Amino acid sequence: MRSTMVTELRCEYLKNPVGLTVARPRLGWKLLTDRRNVRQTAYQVQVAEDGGEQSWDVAEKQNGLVWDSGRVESAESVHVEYAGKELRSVSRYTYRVRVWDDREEASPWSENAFWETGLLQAEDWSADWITPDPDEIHPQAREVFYLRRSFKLTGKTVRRATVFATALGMYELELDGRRVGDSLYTPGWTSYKHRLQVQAYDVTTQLSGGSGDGHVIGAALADGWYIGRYAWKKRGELYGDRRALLLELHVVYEDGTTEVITSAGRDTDGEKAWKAATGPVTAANLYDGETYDARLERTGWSTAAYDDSDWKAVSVLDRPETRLTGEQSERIKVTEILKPISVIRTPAGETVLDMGQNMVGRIAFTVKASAGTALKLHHAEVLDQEGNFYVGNLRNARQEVAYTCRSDEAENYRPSFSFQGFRYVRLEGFPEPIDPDHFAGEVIHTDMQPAGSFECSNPLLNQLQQNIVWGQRGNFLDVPTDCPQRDERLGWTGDAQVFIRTAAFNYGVAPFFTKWLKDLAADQWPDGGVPFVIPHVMDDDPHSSSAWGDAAVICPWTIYQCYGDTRILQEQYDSMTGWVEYIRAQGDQELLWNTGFHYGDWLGLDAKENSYVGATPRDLIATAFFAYSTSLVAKTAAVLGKKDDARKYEDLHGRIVQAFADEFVTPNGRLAGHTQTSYVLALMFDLVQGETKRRVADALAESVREEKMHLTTGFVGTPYLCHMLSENGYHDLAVQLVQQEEYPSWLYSIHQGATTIWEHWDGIKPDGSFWSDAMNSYNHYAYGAIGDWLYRAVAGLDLDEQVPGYKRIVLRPNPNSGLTHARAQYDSPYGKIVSGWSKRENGEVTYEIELPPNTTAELRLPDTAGKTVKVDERDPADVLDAESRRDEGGTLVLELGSGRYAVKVS
Ligand code: RAM
Repeated sequence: MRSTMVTELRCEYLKNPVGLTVARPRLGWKLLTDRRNVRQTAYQVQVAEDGGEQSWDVAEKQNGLVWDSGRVESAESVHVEYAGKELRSVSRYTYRVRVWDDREEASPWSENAFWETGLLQAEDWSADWITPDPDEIHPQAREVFYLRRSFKLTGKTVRRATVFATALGMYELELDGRRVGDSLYTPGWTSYKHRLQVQAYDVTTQLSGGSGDGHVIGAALADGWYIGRYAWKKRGELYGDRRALLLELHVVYEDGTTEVITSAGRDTDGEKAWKAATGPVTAANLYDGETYDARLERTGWSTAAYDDSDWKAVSVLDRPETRLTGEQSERIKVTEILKPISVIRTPAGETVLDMGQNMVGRIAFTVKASAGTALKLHHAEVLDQEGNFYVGNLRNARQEVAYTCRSDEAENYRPSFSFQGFRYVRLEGFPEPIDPDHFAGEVIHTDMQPAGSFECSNPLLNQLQQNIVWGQRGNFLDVPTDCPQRDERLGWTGDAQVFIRTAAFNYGVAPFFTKWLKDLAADQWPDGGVPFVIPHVMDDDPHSSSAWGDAAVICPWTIYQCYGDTRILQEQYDSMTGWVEYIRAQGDQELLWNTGFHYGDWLGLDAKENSYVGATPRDLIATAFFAYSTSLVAKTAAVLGKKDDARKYEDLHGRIVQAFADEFVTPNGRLAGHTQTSYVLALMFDLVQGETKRRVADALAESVREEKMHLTTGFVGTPYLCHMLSENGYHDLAVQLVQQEEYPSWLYSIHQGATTIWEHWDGIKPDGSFWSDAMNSYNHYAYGAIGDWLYRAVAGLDLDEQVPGYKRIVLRPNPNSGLTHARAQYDSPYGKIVSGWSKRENGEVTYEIELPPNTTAELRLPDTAGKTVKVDERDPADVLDAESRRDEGGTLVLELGSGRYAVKVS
């Protein structure tokens, strides 16, 4: 490769997004080079609007660019904010980038990339909200509604055609007999009263084939999250009780003229263009599943040839209060297909498919039976002690798909408006013998970009890593949910908060959390309190538990850390400070939080009999998180240049730490709560220093040993437990602890056959019996928060808090443990990072390091005193500058620029 190249252009983290409503989108790119130590010293970005890019040179000369940054001296290659002319609605912006590197060589221009804007202002919308006429079709009917209209285009050549759509409810679109796009469960789930996402679909190719008989656009409309009931209290119709559709099709012709087809009660010429009907989906509900009678199918309903004379009128709904917004996260899609690994006949005589993996999504099947045959698929996570089908833990979620055959021919079906969490599927009514090839498990979740992997010498830990990833896939379905199967599936703030750092290793989660945090801010109470679940669907009182509400602060801070994204801090700032001010106002002691309801160390094993709440004092947890969130808000204020706030929150933080010490630390340095979680929090949040810190760390290690190498922690203590051991001189103990196979431990569930993370350490007891039906999920990522420690502390791949987003990388691989090798790989905003090590029996350790262009790293090699260190088989002095090596008490620290390195210590 001759010079540095620019690749992987992204806009707001996304590849060529359509329908964006961000006023000043941020652009990013990666550098490609085969040289070492490559840094970007300058960049230039050019942006052309709608066709201007056909000839960049001409556009440049004729002032046809909406933005030309010129050469900007800057190392910034992510989050470069668009600073050109004000963006217009429904327009395409094409951009390209070139850079100069440390050798002052200019790269060639990148390939073109683009973003398209959506309808930027509320006034840009001319469509009506339409719904079946209530006199014709009962609005609360459980059937899925179908809406359609025919239209003609002018016959001119179409340059671009985009559909913008959203719904109160859940919709899928069809155009001329074909599904539009491949995203599911649109418009997704937001805090609907405040924010409703609009999807944009490029339908240019579908409309380029000439007008022919004209076209038909239509939508199927189900209840979805908008109307569906929620949780155990069965709250329904929380946002509204009427489904409705909003749609605009914007066509731009080659000659620059435009045309808009909309959802409307009446057309411009007064015609009632839209019609409504019910069809084969006689019920669809997120918890319960779907009922489909194929005999009611309206074949070809979205084609021009279809006769819709029996369809009913539509009526127009008042505009809902909510704000329409373009999407910022990826859509929900089918990302993988699993085939059943076996067909089981259970002792009770049931026929059950085993998908081999606890997954979230749906079953697609082919069946050939006689017309009118009734089929059923029940979905469950585990079989019981006897090997029979078990649905007790689903509580009131039926997870059932019922299908009635239309004919004697082969028929295909998959539900569209519900998803199921399951490994096992009980089949009823299917003709025997069952051919497993006729079934496919479609894995469904937000289509996040895969980012990282972790692997080591213990296969059980590798399975744990897989289980964590599957837990993330199953529960990152537009909203970070606690579980995907029972009558819950809610955006529990505490779970999201403990898992976010791990999540950010496995997948790119910045878009996902950017969206969710906006909902968190939207649902926050006026006093800064944070509902337990976001979107907020629970009772109003009580709300705001420590460690749950702290998601308001911890999540944006983590996204900033992992992606260098300062905008999320700006946008969430009021929400973050709001939360801290809320806590400060609780009770009558400003610096302690010792009032109100708290979940405590949820599901901690040191809980009293029949209690979900671990033994760690709740006021200790609450005050510890108060300190932590305040410290993060102080740092945030500093990052944003809000000096007064930074000072104010630093001061508050200092005073909370003091109050914590006064209340919970004895003069001799013992902690009030003798629990692993108390020790972990005090260490993690820097609430103890010096000799006291030492004592607390020792006490933590002692407690793990006393428990014979077991943990007792719940949701709150578990994520940081191993980190605190590793950081305080007990890394080998942490590695032993994570490799514990006996109950309770991370690996115990794997011995019980788990393929995802369980809600309870003993979801299935050693004798095969279950934890109570009341609350027992087998796909609950919270304890998967250990993943972050595997990446950072075992493989050693970490970031520098001061220079976030992996601009500066910290590598602290640690071979001091029972493992013989470990390796993590991560696709950072700058490109691929690798940190791996392997240890030979003679003690020789080889490190594999890879750093992407435009980053630097500090590689920390432990125990090098008296040993020989080679970089690429050579003396480090021949490879690295003299000033890039320093010894920190037996740890050799090497400063590295981008490139690959093989380091050997013997
Ligand atoms: C249950 C789930 C969830 C947890 C709450 C407090 O609903 O275990 O994960 O956050 O309780």
